[in-house]
Amino acid sequence: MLPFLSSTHTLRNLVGGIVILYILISSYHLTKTWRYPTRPDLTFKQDNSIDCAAFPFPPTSSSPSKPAQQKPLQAPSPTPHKPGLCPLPLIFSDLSQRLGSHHLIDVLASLPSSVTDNNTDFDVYFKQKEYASQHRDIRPLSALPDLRADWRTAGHNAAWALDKYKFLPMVLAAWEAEPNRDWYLFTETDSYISWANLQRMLGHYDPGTPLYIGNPVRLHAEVPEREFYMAHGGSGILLSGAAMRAFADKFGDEKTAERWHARAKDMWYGDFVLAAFLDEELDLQITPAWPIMSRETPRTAVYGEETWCKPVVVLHHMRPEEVSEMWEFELSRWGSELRETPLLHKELFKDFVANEDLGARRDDWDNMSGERRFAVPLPPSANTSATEPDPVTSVEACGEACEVMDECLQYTFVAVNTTEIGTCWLSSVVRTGEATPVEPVPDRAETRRWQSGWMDKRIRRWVDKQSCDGVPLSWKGELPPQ
Ligand SMILES: *[C@@H]1O[C@H](CO)[C@@H](O)[C@H](O)[C@H]1NC(C)=O
Ligand SMILES: *[C@@H]1O[C@H](CO)[C@@H](O)[C@H](O)[C@H]1NC(C)=O
Ligand SMILES: *[C@@H]1O[C@H](CO)[C@@H](O)[C@H](O)[C@H]1NC(C)=O
Ligand SMILES: CC(=O)N[C@H]1CO[C@H](CO)[C@@H](O)[C@@H]1O
Repeated sequence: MLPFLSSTHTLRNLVGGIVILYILISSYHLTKTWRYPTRPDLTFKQDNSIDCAAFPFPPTSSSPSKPAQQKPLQAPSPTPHKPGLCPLPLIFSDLSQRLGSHHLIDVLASLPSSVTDNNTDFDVYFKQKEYASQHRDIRPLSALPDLRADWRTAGHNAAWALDKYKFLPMVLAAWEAEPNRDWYLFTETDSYISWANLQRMLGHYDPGTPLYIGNPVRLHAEVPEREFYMAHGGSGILLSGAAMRAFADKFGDEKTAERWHARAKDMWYGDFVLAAFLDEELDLQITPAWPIMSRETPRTAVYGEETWCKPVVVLHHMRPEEVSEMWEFELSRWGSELRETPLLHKELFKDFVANEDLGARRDDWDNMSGERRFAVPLPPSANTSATEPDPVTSVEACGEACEVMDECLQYTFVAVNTTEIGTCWLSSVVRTGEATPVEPVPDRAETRRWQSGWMDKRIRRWVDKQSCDGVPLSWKGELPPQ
């Protein structure tokens, strides 16, 4: 889990044959998100149950085992679900705690002392236990730095360092708590799941086959010798029942477990540890699900040819109010004829982006035009033509360069305040992006500033041209363009 992490919890929720595991992030994080639940659909009740009525999800049909296939856009109609009570989710954490009606299980408690003793990574873990036993507020511990941070983990807090030890025990614990389910979805508290689409997607995969499905992230630095991808934790990690069974057989072996616990110490992220284990021990590699499972919000999502007609199952980095917005949106869909059709990226665009005023340039804003995979090259004439200003000299010139390139839909200009020359990125996809304040450049008396602009007329023309009619609906994802 690349972006924020401290440590891991798993909140499990059973619906039909699917086990949903929320990888929640450390006790501190959790106590925060608890106050502003990122999942308004989980209506936690005093009687230890969840009201399933809140799910726009047809849990009555358990996932059929169908081979993957393409379907026409007229999607299979989901069985309308019966409102009822779902079992209490189970949460795996790094501290045994009670929060509301929830019991958080300390997933690190199963680690042998050979791993936790004399290991500074666990200082925060034991300190946290001590604080909790004294009924002290544990949140200040989130300020402790990762003592063994290197360039890869610089800036992480101490709780982050526990992440890598958690994933394997968590997967085993999930299997032991709830064996023989069809599917297990591991995700995080700031992830949003479209339950109806998840159900539809799983209908296209066979849980009897070992499957590891997710948003592939290539880790060049970890595995330089070949193309190796991990499923990004925040985008959701789906393991089939068959994969879980095979995992439990292997990791259930004490010697194998100890070997991996020891190795985890020098690895970075828990989701990478899991990917490496599946690859090495089970020869199980990722089934890519980008952009269906993604690490984006509706506003940072990529809108382009690659995604327009693709369904949405997981969104990530969602602030609580964004989850609420998404939730309202899905509820309103659920109340209309759209209920029968899968939620597609184009709908997110129409609901979350189209109403934005993308005509005006935004200062202190990063529209993510810099992502290389969607880059449009700068116009070739830029440095030779006497009439056209070089796009790297100003945000205006950068915008003009975008104007010149037919496929350019937006641009970002980034510059430090001490020089006239900046960087101009042109992009072939639309993303609203997010506010990015002027930032000081470390160790230099400089600040860096982001400015973004959109070709609004061109975007509108592009949108008008798009149609998903007749486009076969595919629940198969892909490797994201690199
Ligand atoms: C603890 O680890 C350090 C460094 O890895 C090592 O030098 C020391 O001998 C270890 N102490 C014990 C009691 O294992
Ligand atoms: C134009 O020149 C600038 C600086 O001289 C350089 O950084 C940039 O890459 C050039 N652009 C093109 C399109 O050649
Ligand atoms: C750039 O910004 C930094 C930090 O605010 C400031 O110290 C510096 O004087 C500025 N430089 C110029 C040339 O404006
Ligand atoms: C989060 C993200 O994608 N940030 C990118 C935004 O775009 C700039 C350039 O516009 C890149 O440098 C960032 O990595």
